[in-house]
Amino acid sequence: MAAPMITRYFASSFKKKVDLRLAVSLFLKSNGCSQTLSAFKFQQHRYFGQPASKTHPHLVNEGEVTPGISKQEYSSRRTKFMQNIVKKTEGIIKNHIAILPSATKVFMSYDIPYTFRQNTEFLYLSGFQEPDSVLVLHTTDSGLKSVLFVPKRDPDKELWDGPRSGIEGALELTGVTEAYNIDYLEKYLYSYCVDNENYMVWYNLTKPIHEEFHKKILDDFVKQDGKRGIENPTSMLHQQRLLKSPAEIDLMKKTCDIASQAFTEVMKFSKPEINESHLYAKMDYECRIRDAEMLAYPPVVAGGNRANIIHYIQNNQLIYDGELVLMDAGCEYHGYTSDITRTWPVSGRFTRAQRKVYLSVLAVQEVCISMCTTDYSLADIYREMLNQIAVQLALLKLVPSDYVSERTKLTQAAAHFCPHHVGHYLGMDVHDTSLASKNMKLLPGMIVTIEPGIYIKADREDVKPEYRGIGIRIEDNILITKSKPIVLTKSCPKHPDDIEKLVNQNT
Ligand SMILES: [Mn+2]
Repeated sequence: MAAPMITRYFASSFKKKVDLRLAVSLFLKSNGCSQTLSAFKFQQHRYFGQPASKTHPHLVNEGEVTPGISKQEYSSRRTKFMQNIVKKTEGIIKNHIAILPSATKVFMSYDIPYTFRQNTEFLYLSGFQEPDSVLVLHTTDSGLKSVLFVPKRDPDKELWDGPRSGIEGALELTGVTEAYNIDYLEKYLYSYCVDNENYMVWYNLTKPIHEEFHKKILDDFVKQDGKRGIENPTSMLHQQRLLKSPAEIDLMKKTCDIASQAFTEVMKFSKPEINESHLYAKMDYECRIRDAEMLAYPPVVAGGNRANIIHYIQNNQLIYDGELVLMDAGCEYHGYTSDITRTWPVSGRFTRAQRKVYLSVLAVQEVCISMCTTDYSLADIYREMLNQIAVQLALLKLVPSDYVSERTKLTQAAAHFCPHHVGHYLGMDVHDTSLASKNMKLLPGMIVTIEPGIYIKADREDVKPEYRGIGIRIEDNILITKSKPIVLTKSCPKHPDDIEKLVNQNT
C-alpha cells in the first residue's frame, strides 16, 4: 500500500468526519486487500505499553525496566520494602499484603487526556508505566510474592491508544513473580483472604490512589470484617526513596545537567520586552531537545515585581529593560526531576541595588550549601538561612538599625523577607518524599534543594525606593555524600558576572 494513498484516503475521510476505524476497513475493502482489519492493527512492531530494550534500544538497555534502572534494582526495592514492613511489625504479625494501585488517566475535557504521569510509589516498585494497574506484594512461607495486575490486551482499544503490554509483556518487562489481567484482582484478593487467617494490609486508605478500583474492590477488601490491621505504606516508602541508589544518582545528575544547560540557553535568549511565556517556551524546548520528557512542574517565569509572588505561574507579561526575571524551572528525565531557580537582568546588566541584593542571596546560599553534610538537617539549615538573611538585611540597611542589636526582631524580619523554607528533598517527585521529616540529619545519597531568597514588594515604603520590586531566589540541587556536598546544578551560571556575560551573548 502506498503511503501517500493512505494519507489521502484518511484525510478525505476526516473531512467527511468518517470514523477512523471505519475508514481503515473501508480502505482495505475498497482496495481489494485480503488483510482483515485486525491483521492491519497488528502490523505494529511495538509490543509493550512502554519503551523496552527491544523496541527502544536508544532509551532502554537490555536488563532495564525503565531507562537506567535494572530489573534487579526493582526487585531489590520490593524486597527491601517488604523486609522493612516485616521488621517494623516483628513479634506482632507475620503475614503482610501490600496493595499499590497505579494512576489512572485524567481528562482535561471530553476524550482529551492530560499527559499521563504514573503514580510515583507504584512506579518506584514496579517500573510499569501503564494506567489502571495494581501491584500486590505479599509475604509467603518461602519469601515474597510480587503480583502485577495489568490492563487486558484489547485490539480495539490498542488501535487508538497504542499497544498494551498484557500479561506476557508485563512479566517479561518487569520481572514480577506473577502477572494477571486487572479483572482477576478481586478474585485474587478474595482467595488470599480465604487462604490466610492473620495478616496486615498495607494500603493508602486515607488518600486512595485509584478511585475506581478503591470503590469497586479495594475498600471492601481492606476493611473486610474489620478484624485485620490496616497500615498506610506511604511513609515507609518515602523513607526508602529518600536514599538514592547509584543508578538513581546517575539519573539525577543527568536531569540536573539538562536543566542547567537549558537555563544557560534561556539566559542567552532573554532581552528587554520579552514575554515571560517565550522564556517558558524556550526552557521547555531546551529541556526536551536534550531528551527530558517534560518540565517537572509549571515553571515560574516572573519579571520585575512579580518575582515576589512565590507561585506566580501565569507567565504572560512583558519584562522590561532594567527588570530582573526570576525563573524557577526543572525537568523530568526518565522519572527523575531537577528544580532550579535563577534570577537575572533581561537587559544583561544588574542595577547597583539588584546586584547588591543578588550577592546577598548568593552569600546566604553558599553558607547553606556548605551545611549540606551529615551534621545537619534541612531544619538546621533553614534556621541558619534566617540568621544569614538577617545579617544581609542589616548590611543592606533593609531593616531599621535598632534591629541589629535585637536578634528576635532581626530573625522575624528575615522570615518576612523570605517567607519560604530553605529547601526540600528532591528525586522522582519535585517535592520528593514529603512525609520524610525535615528534622532528620542528612544522609549520604539524599538529594536536596537549597533555595534562599529575598523578596521586596514594590509597595514596601519602609525600604529605599531602589530596592522596591526586587525579588531574588537562587536554587541549586545538592547531593549529600560522606564528605563534601556535590552541587548537581553546578553548570548553571550563578555569579552575576557570568550571568551578565551570558545574557549579553543574546541569541
Ligand atoms: Mn524547589
